[in-house]
Amino acid sequence: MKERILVTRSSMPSLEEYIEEIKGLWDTHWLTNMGVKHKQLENDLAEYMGVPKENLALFVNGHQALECVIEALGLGNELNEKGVRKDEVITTPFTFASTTNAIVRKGLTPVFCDIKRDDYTIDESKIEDLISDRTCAIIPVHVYGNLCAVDKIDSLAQKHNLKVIYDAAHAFAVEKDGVSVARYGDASMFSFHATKVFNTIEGGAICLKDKRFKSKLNDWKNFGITGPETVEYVGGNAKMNEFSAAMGICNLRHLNENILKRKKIVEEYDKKLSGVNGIVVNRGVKEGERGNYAYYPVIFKENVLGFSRDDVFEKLKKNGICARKYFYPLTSTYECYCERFDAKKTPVALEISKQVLTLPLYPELEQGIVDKICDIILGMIE
Ligand code: T4K
Repeated sequence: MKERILVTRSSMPSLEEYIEEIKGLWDTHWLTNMGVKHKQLENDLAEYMGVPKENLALFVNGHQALECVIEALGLGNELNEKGVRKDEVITTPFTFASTTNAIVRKGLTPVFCDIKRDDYTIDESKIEDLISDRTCAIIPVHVYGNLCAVDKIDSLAQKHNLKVIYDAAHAFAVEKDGVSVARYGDASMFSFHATKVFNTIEGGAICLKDKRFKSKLNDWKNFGITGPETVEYVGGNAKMNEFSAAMGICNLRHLNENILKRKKIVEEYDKKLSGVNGIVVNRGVKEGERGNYAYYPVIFKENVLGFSRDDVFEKLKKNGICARKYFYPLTSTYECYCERFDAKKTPVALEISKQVLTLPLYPELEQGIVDKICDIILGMIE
């Protein structure tokens, strides 16, 4: 059977490099609970991102990291002047299940803001209208690695005394004016899942503006234990293990090279698909930004092309190419939310979710496959 091409493929170091990295674990038998590899990866990442290591904490995955930072920053703990709990979080439904589920699992109420057509991130011009006396925070998403309007969002949050946690699951290594994306908001969450630009198999991190929260975050991820005989918070277990940290240490050595390979593939896709009537490619990296080329989302406009995103998805599938509908459906329409939210209130997100298809993208993707994917798509146009 011919090999199927999947939307992504985990980056891995050579087996020899990984074995070298984990060998010492057979001497120490120390496998988790913030061991030496954990410490080293934290240092390596802080250096790579240009943030103090006191502001960075590792996690078992991005989702748990998001839940922990929501707890550590105390979202939902304050009452407003009427004595009502401030439990509303402004966010977008054009994201992976994790963002919305984390908000709801922490007992908060998502208030969905629409996205922008040009980069699919939260529409900052619509945030202020959604702020109420119950709003406690904004959780925007740097979707596909496209940077949100961070300056505007951060100043809006300051004006209204709100916390900002960026879901930066897609945005590791992204920079604006030479500064890591992690420097914005009160905190940013990064995912190091196997499918991400940089992976630790499963893993994640939080970067904090205020380093005083780091020890709190570390307590939250370790059952709320603060001393040998003290448990101060009802925390869970969200610690990264040593094998994951070792994978991260190795993968980080190859990250810049892999981002360059991704960039080349994106340029190849752009060459073939941009400028085609009815097809819209990702907006690309803006001036002053360093991109990570995490995903390659393409919009297919049925009214212009005469065929839909779903037609392209099926056609590619028949040819052994597994593109993905990231992100369809909108999280606000999930069955588990029992029609609690009205997707019509975010019309751009609703439209984009029905038109978007994320094409295969990973460092080893061959030029011939990119050509084949584009030829299949362009061949559908009469
Ligand atoms: N916020 C946002 C905006 C996110 O996108 C995510 C995760 C999170 C928060 C939460 O972060 P984590 O808790 O996951 O750290 C995948 C990933 O599982 C998920 O991490 C990611 N977003 C989401 C966008 O994509 P699925 O359900 O599409 O995964 P799956 O298993 O279908 O894999 C997709 C493709 O990746 C496969 O076709 C092949 C490739 N793959 C997959 C795995 C598991 C590999 O090459 N190696 C692998 O080990 O969710």
